[in-house]
Amino acid sequence: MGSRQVTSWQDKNITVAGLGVSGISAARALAGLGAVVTVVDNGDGDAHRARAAELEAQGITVRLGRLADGGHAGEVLPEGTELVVTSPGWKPDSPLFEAAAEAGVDVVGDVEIAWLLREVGQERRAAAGEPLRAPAPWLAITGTNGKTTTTQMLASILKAAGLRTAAVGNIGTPIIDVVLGEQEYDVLAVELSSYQLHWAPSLRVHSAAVLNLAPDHLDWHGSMQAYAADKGRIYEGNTVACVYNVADPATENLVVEADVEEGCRAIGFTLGAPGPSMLGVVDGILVDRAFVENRQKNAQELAEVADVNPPAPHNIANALAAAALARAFGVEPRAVRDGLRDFRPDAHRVAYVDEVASVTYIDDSKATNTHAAEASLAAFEPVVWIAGGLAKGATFDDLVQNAAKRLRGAVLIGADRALIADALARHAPEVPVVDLDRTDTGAMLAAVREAAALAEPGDTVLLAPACASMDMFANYNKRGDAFADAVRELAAENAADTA
Ligand code: UMA
Repeated sequence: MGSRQVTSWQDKNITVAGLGVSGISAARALAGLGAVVTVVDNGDGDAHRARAAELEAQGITVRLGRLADGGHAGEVLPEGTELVVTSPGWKPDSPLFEAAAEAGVDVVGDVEIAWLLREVGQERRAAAGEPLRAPAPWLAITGTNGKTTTTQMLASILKAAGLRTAAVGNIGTPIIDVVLGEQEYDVLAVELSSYQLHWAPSLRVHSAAVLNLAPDHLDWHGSMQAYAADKGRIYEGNTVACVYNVADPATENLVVEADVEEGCRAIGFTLGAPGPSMLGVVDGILVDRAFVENRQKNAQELAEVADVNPPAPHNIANALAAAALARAFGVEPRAVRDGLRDFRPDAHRVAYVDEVASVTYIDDSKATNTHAAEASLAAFEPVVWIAGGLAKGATFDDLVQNAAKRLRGAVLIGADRALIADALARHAPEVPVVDLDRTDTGAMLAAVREAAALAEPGDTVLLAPACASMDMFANYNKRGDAFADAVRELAAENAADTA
């Protein structure tokens, strides 16, 4: 990949694909390094225009929306482009990349750029008075489910060990901003999506974990094999540990296939008793049989299952993966325990509430807009969706179209629920919808009962309203609390029924 040889960004003609979180970060950083940057994006709404105006004020060219000839800005490679830096969401078969391939121009993602800019970040901070050091190592996490929680747990453990760290990447903080920012870090906890890994050919991290592998994003990757191969890229060139899920042999296969540095170890995590070179659970204790002297015989106690919040099986697996990465970095057992104890899942942000009759209840009351709701709906399948409230002028067509195939059913509440009902009727006519025409304090309990009736064992009921809460609640916290209360009431009813 030619970009690896980039020695100077000065005057380099770079096209950034996407005016979202990562595109804005990449465009600003590269322009700041003297590159001539053009951002292209197929969108052309008010938000896009406002962002474009900000970048244009910094000397960056922005091309939005539909072009005079009927095509879209995001499909046409600007004249003279020497490198394309893409946002993760762009599919590999996008017309822009076909044009780049024809012109012999490399395409990479923002994570690749962050990786290439690590030394620049060190030099900048050294110029500002920090001692010049080697760049902070990256501990990287991917997987179909649990990435964000595991990354947050890892950051919590690293902090408990007294290390300067941050949870970055797909989690929402663009990694270029962190690499080039003022703050010096000792180590980074990096959440990486399969999209980001696809576009990051030179990435070689300290240690990495693939939590699990289930069919996801297949429209983007084209096939399960291509998806797995992109996930597996996270292990390429690891120097210390490749962490895999013993219960998910596909993750171990990716380790076997990876080309790693001499001495790099494969470390398994399991909810059962661990073998040598694994972390696992024995009698309610999280134990390490990987990073201990004489691992054939010895095991090191790290924490109790009760230290994991919440102590649900999938989350204990997340905790073990986070612990494995921290231990690979040399963190003491005590910091693993303290970090797990300190970790609090974000309140009302994809927060696990309970499991009732084999259905999992998740509170994402903080999803007050369609974008946030779309992100959380993408994490569950099949899902019964509780939505509605104040739409704030939003439209729901894109959201419903993208979520349609995951929906078991929908329960609609609040003032603007008809807007969502219309979108469901248009794009997901086969999905059963319950329209709750009430806004009293008991409405949330009614919504949860309706959702429970639609759900089947193994499903998730997700409160991700895509709307503001103020038509029914004081704020989204109160809405989330009402949901959690309703789930508790349902659990009590269920327990009484089965007693
Ligand atoms: N766009 C086009 N043409 C396309 C596709 C998109 O013009 O073919 C434009 C859109 O109009 C929009 C922009 O590109 O303006 C959006 O780019 P993007 O979808 O890559 O999103 P970003 O805002 O840059 O956010 C990305 C990640 N989004 C995706 O991977 C879809 C964010 O992960 C991440 O937090 C952020 O970078 C910072 O690193 C979100 C996500 O949903 C949370 N990730 C998926 C997941 O976790 O399952 C992978």
